[in-house]
Order: sequence, then structure tokens, then C-alpha cells
Amino acid sequence: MMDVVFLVFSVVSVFGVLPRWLKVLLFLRMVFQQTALMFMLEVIQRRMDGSVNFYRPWKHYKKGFGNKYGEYWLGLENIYQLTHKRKYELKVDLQDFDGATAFARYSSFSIDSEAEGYKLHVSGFINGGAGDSLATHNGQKFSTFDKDQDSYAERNCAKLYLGAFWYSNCHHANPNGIYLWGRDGTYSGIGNVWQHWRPHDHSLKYIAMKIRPVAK
Ligand SMILES: [Ca+2]
Repeated sequence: MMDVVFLVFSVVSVFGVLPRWLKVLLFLRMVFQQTALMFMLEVIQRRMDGSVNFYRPWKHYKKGFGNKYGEYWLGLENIYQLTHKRKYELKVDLQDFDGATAFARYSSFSIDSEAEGYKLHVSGFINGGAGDSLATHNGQKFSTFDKDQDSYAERNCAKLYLGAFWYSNCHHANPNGIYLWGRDGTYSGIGNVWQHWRPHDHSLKYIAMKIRPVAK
């Protein structure tokens, strides 16, 4: 009902006949809505100091683990419960060990139920310098070392790259890979990698995946 009233007021205000006090009220309503959305931000994944082991089995990735204010995985079932009820966007923040930062934003983010392998749906890429390393993961099921649902028939991507993710054949991003403390040319792809920003042998200092509801 409020949205109908708001719409009518918005249309009327275009013609400039709305009293000033109503304009102030509508402005405050908009500020309140945006602030509320900010507080609904959920961190679904974070790496920052290598303190938590992310090489874990399916049941851990389903339930979640770590510390909400530190290294963290919210859990696939929790992510599913959030994103199937309403529309969410995703922001991925990155930092390397030289202090450089970048981000990638996606205007739409959701995953399917466990019965469908927690399949990833991500679209509407907006570049904050990081590049789009999730494009090839869109439409993939989630895989752990003990549950191979990737699209690489002969091999197990989670075992090959020591992580757990929506692997395809296998990855351009490996946020749940090994925390390798920077660049090491003797490794390829096993670190917490975002390949469109830093190469496969470069493990990031910080990576966080955050979602929040999209304004209706
Ligand atoms: Ca496989």
C-alpha cells in the first residue's frame, strides 16, 4: 500500500505541485530505505589473514564455518535461503599484498537449492577494476573435494586446486583456495585467486564476497 502511495506522490512531484513538507518526508523515506539496505548487507565469504582452513568437506560448506568478523563462509544453505526469497546483488572486494584494491559487482546473485547442487546464478557485471572472473562460473554447481559436481569429467577440480567453489573446467576465481601469502611462481591456481586481476600464481591478501537485497 505504501508503495502505491509513494508512486502517486512521485508522479505528482514530477509536476512540481507537491508541498515542500511532503517532499521532505519522501526524501527521508528514501534515506531510511537506503540505510536499511546497508544494514542488510551479508558477508558470505571472507579471507584476510590465513587463520581459517578452507579446504573442507561438503557438510562444512553447506553449514558454514569461521568467524563472522574474520575469515568466514556463511554456508550454502544460508545463502540459498536468503537469495531464493528476494533479489540480491553481489560485490567482491579484493586486495593484494602491495595494498592495491579493486572490486567486481554483479547486479543479480542467487543460488539454487541443494537438490540442484546449489547452482550459481550471477549476472549484471559492473567493473570496479577487478575484471569478471565469475563469468565462467555462472550456471555451475558447487563442488568440494568430497562432492565433485564440476564440469571437468576426468578430474576433480576441488582436489586439483585445493578449494571449494562453483568450479567449471576448472576456474578463473578460487576464493576458497589456499592462503599463500602473495605471489609464488611455483604454484598455479591453488591460491585464493581472481585471475582477471592477478595471475594464477598470485594469491590475494584479502577477498570478501558480500550480498545485499536490491531495492524494490
Ligand atoms: Ca569432475
